[in-house]
Amino acid sequence: MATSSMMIPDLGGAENVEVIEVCVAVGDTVNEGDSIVVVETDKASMEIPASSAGVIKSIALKEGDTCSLGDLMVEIEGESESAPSVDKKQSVLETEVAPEVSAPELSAEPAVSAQVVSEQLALVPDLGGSTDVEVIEISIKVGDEIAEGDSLIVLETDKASMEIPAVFSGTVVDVKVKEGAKVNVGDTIAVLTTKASPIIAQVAAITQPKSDVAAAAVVADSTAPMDKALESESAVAGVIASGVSHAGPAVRMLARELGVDLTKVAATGPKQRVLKEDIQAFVKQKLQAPAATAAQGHGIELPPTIDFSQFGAIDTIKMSKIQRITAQNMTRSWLNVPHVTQFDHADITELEIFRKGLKAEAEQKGTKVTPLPFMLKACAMALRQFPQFNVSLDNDGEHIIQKHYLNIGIAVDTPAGLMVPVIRDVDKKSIWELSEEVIAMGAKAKNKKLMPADMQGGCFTISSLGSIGGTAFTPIVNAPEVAILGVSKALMQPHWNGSEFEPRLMMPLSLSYDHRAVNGADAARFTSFLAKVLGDIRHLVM
Ligand code: CAO
Repeated sequence: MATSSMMIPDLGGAENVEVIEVCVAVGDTVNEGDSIVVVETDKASMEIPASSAGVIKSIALKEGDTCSLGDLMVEIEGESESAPSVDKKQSVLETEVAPEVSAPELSAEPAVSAQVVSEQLALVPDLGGSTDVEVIEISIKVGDEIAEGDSLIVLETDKASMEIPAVFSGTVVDVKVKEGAKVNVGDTIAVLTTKASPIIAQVAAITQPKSDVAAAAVVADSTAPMDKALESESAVAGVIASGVSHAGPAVRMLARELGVDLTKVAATGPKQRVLKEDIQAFVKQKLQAPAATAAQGHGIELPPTIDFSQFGAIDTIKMSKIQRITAQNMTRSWLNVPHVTQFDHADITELEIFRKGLKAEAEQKGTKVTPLPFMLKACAMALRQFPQFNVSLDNDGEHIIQKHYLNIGIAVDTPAGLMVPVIRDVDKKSIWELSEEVIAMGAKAKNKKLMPADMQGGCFTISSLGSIGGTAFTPIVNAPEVAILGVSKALMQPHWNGSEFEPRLMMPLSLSYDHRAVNGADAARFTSFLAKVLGDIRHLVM
């Protein structure tokens, strides 16, 4: 067993290069090719692999150090006969090329020291989340000399057309897109030849096993937002570092093992390098995501997060707990329940005459009677008549739970958010009792005095916007209930009585129902029944 020194190899002429990652610890067993350190110049980051297998005995560099050709990297005890020497070019630089690019072949020739021509790909940048965007114009052709900032192509989304500028200069040798084609972030627009600096040439020479991989290894930073005008140097850095993101091979290996797309990982390392911790955080967030997305909507992608302040002044206001719960409940209902809404009108002309006639008596009793208690009573009757509306679907997908009680919730809009207190045993209560209870529950809701029990046990819900206005709306079923009645403002309308038009007070009804539990014909029967009962409230005593 011999102990040998492993040195920093030729870094393409670069000196005082920063060590950004030490990939080994004393005592580690490494194989030939395993990364020892990662260094980064202002143009590239590179791994310096072990030139032979062995056990690390000491490490001469730490993160943040600078190093140059010939500096001691590590001492390693292994089977190699002699210490690798820089002059023998036994160390191999491996740049952070895309994982698909195979291990480089050793070039026996010294690194290229003059400027050389290399091919680079001009890629479609981040399109602000748009996908399959149409190319409406090609602004370049083979042979064109283009400068950084020149327009390559013009794209058009359904919202805007945009020019895609070159982020580096060069000569067009191939145009990869056609007018009318649909492109996405990362797609190749064109292949350009550019004059690369020595270090690029060095890296390219070492890392390109085949000439046709050259372009793949030398790709522009596809993650650059389109509005980010990269300076040529940083564009080149992107070119060298990776086709997709900055990360060391160990990190890339971890990403590959976990099936993580590095371009999706937020980098927190120096110079926006993706660290192992970033991948771990990404995976953790993804593992936690199902719970969140379930609440958000069965894994359906959320709308894009937009910085609205770029369009004008904004405030970000914390939602109340009730608003958050309501949002979750609404989303859950909307996504779980196949909704249909049945519209109808009830002629409440006579009901209103009767109701107004109760005014004096109501005042005497210290209460007030609105159309709502009549609606409650009529709905209880309709639920009795059509029991398929007084059910909940078992989550096992195989059973329906039939309810034999008649509790009805009333939606109450309060400053804190929407609440639905439940009026129990509506069928057993008088209009007077219901009036008092509606007023009491409405007040409790507005004064934040409702107890959880006040909001439980509903069979059906009424959402009345009658005191406000509107002609109809489509309420969302308050699942696990299977139907909800929306009531809009009653208006005097001409009604054909068979021989002439007469003015009648017509109240719009909007019945949303869960089409798994209720069919359309029953919904039409339900609203017709309601219209009949409200049209002649003598039915309420039948
Ligand atoms: N058509 C025409 N007028 C109607 C009506 C209708 N469909 N429904 C109610 N009105 C009238 C009432 O008769 C009353 O007028 P009068 O005082 O002249 O009789 C007026 O509108 C106000 O009624 P109200 O809102 O005080 O009483 P309500 O029984 O209709 O509603 C409750 C009770 C608790 C819902 C109510 O206190 C409330 O908060 N209303 C606001 C609306 C609301 O929040 N709706 C829930 C929507 S959230 O989905």
